[in-house]
Amino acid sequence: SARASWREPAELSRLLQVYLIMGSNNCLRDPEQVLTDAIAGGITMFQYREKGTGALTGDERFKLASRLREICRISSVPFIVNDDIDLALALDADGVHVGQEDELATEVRRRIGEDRILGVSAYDLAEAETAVRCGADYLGVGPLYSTQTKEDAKSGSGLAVLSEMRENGVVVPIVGIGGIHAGNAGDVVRAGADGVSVITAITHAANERSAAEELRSAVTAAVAIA
Ligand code: TZP
Ligand code: MG
Repeated sequence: SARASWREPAELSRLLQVYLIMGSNNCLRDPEQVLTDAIAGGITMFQYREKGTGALTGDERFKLASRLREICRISSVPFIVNDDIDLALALDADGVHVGQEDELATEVRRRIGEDRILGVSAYDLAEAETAVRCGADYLGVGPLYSTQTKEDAKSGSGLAVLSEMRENGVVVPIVGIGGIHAGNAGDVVRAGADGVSVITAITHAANERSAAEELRSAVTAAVAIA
């Protein structure tokens, strides 16, 4: 399957260029439509993250996750599940993303095997180094800018954390997160990230497809000169 190569750093770097993250409560309209339009606009990876006020649970959550998983499968867009390893395995997801508070990354790797992507959140250099040691394939670094989307988010770190990680030998693919939109995505990549992950820049856009296209152009332009 294509999945086997998705963990390779060069391939993962490309897949992280425009990474949409969402759950039902992030969407202003039907999540399946939002994802379909975002894929048409050129997103390169997707994470199902059903969290916070108004999040679906139980069977509703499972059914929505299954439908989004199938949309990703037919488009060959990697489908990643936030936190829930059982859900990821039940849906044959392409990977899992966990935070620092979640099940230790080493244990997650053991459970998901060698052919699924493991992403880990990191706020600073120390967290990045721990995550790499535990077997993370990529790091989600942020929040870089301030964000309203995550209820317990730390304050925006600024972009220097990215160059600090690169200067200190962190070589795994990195995707920035937190308050990113088409207007600052190029700065994120020039500071050391391989790509950007966004929630509201796509889910709250008047036109999700155009929003994805604009992010994709901004990132590919910056990657070309980074
Ligand atoms: N982790 C750090 S910031 C954040 C998450 C899940 C939310 C990002 O959302 P947005 O709307 O792109 O700022
Ligand atoms: Mg988590």
